Amino acid sequence: MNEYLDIDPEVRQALEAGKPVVALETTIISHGFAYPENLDCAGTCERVIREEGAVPATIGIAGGKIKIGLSGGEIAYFAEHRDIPKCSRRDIAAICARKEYGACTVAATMACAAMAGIRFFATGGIGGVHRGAQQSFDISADLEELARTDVAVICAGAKSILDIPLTLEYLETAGVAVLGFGTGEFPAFYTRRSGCGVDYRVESAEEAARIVKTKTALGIPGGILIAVPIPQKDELNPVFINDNIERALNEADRQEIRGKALTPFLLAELHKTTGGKSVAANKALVFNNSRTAAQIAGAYRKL
Ligand code: PSU
Ligand code: MN
Repeated sequence: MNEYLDIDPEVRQALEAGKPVVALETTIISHGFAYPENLDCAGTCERVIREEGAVPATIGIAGGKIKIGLSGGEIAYFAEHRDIPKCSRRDIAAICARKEYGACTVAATMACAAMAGIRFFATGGIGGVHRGAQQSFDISADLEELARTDVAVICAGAKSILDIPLTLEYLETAGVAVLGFGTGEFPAFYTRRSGCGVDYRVESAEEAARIVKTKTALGIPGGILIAVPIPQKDELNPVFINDNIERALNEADRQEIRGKALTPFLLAELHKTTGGKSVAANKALVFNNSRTAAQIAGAYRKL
């Protein structure tokens, strides 16, 4: 398609044959988890997607090329190099022009997946409206990307480091449907419930795929959010995690952490203060989302 887009041959063949392909992001590798958990997590996501008969395409920018389907060696590079900058939509052109590396956020991964014709993308949690956004204006570019780019994002909801009710309000304004996978409540990442409702509850991969397909048939642009609660056995105690989140937010405030550094800072704080419990939950939900995304992509193909 262009000199900056480098699609892995296996991914290209799968796309040409109409086989299910699931995109994965690299910010979660470079900034979401510590090494070596990040490497383990990235590998397992790909394996889980393959087990469901889909082809994984981990997306990142390497030496100025948008790689759709990083190799194992390239994924290891993203896992080991913690200084690769977080790349959102606004950064894609500059990083490509300078032939640099970029770890793609949900927003950038959606944009790049769409360039390659990939329709499904599994991640942990999306960015959203930060608490206190009335003052800080900190609203993730992930939400605007969902408004404009035709990719279905399979996630475990949004963390309560964010303002979940305002995030859902923003999505409504942006015209993004929020589906609850086996739930009528939007999940809060580490926990299954947030107290906020979803727009539509779906019970199966087929039902979710049918809504995506219908949206395509209608020619309605923009993304769709499919929220899958963390498995019951992996869920954290809500009081425990919310206490830790409050502490992390206070610490961020005290250290005046802002902008793109905020989300990675909060994640790292939680990993520290929960004694690894947040990491275990984070991994479990990403694997679950990867599996569900592959199933939805598979069901989409059969429709
Ligand atoms: N939530 C997580 N792990 C992550 C992120 C969010 O649990 O790694 C990353 C995603 O890449 C998401 C980005 O797109 O953080 C949002 O950052 P910001 O809030 O700066 O838009
Ligand atoms: Mn932000």
